[in-house]
Amino acid sequence: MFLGLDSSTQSLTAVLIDPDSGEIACQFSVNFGNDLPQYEASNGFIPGGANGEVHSNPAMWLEALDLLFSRLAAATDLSQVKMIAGSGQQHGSVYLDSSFDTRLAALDSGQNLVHQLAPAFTRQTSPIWMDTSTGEECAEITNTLGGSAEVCRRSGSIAIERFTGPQIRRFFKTDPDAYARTGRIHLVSSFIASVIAGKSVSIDYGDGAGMNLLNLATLAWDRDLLDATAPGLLEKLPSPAAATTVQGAVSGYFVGKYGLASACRCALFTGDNPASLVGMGATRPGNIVISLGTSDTFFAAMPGPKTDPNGFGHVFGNPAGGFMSLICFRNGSLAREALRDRLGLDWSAFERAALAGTREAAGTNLMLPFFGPEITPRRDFTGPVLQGSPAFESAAQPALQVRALLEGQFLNMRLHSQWMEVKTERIRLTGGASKNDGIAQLVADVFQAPVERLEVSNSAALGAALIAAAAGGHDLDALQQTFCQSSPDSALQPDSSLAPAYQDAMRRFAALLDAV
Ligand code: XUL
Repeated sequence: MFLGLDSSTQSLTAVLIDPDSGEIACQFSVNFGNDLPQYEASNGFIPGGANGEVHSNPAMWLEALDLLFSRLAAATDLSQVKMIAGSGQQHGSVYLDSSFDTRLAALDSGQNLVHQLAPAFTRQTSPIWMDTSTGEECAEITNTLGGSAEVCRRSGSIAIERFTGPQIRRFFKTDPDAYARTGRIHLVSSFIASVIAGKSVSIDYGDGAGMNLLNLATLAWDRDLLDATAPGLLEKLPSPAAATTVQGAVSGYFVGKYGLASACRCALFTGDNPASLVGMGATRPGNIVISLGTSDTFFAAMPGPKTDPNGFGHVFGNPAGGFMSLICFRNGSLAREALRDRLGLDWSAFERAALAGTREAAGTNLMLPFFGPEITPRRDFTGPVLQGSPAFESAAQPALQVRALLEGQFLNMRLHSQWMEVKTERIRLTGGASKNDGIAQLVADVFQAPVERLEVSNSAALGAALIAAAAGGHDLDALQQTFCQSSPDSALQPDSSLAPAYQDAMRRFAALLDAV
């Protein structure tokens, strides 16, 4: 058995797999808001942060880990687990003093994790990926390096507010004493991995690339980026390494308390997006994953560390080797729901409208589908921009607006992923809106590629379990074929007669974006 854990914004999830039978043996989740209400973080973060700050309590993550293992141990025999791997929400950071390693080495199964480890925190709260408070620090790092293009060339992304380097710099500037007392800075992923392994472990290339600190060409911490971020940072960071690196045996704490075997070993933990790439069976270039959620994300494997010259896309390590891109679009379901409400449609009408009766209008009317500020492209839109027939612009035919909104979202994705220069052979679609056949068909038509939908619900935790099995000697391609099958009858082929219309629409969409 191989165990994958995912520590996300709102929950901690475990997926246990048996590669020999090809089955998921069990899955459990701890929801921070429901299961640990004493932390008063109903959505997993501390509400009401000032100046764009969004923090979580790392003690809550420790308590969740004990709770999850107690649920797992009650339901299954954990002595069967050979290897554990995991993933975490990306970019979030945990600050610890020099007692962290000795505390880990001396963990007592008779007590809980929070009680024994929380005294090591030098910062009581952890900034997470939703934090936007570091605009000033991003500008400082960028200026020191000589511009955004240089930061992007080295680290795979321009300096980004939520990324860990700018967050570390802000901590250093606002609380230099606590920064000086910090002996170790971990990502959420490497923090949880360290607790499991009973010692401070490495940061993997997948999650490490989300820090604005890792040099993608050398896969080592970049001296100039470190110096631009905060003094003495190199000594505080764990070394970077590949996700499948085995770090050693599981901590005796978990053996004594939850019945894991002392021979159970730990691989590294990675970011939730790199783990999802694995869990969606998309680690080979040519596959892309589009996740339709509150925000939409687009991620895909890439053979080399090619970077986005416009700085919208990010490049992370691919746990299977090589690299991956990640592009986030803020106006995902946010925009789909805003238009649905504006037109007074219900969901089934939304789907029908997108499909029925408007096919002849494919690619004709254009909508820049931004109902609020967007990050790809990075612009302060206050509402959508429409260009097309009078019946479209006046909403006399609401279905035309629905079609144009969805087409606009997928044209925007296609346009802003061209820098990767990887031919799209297959799209794996996930997230709430992916179940909608009308929306899924539009993705196939706009990208002119087949679309598949997977039955996987916890793609990051499943990906982590597959990474654990790969670190334990199983073949990752074979594992993905077994565990990442598309749902029967969910595959959709593109309508090739629409290819010229969408090629032309993308050109006009780009021109409209430039013009407004
Ligand atoms: C990626 C990002 C989010 C988090 C969510 O850059 O910020 O997708 O990883 O957990």
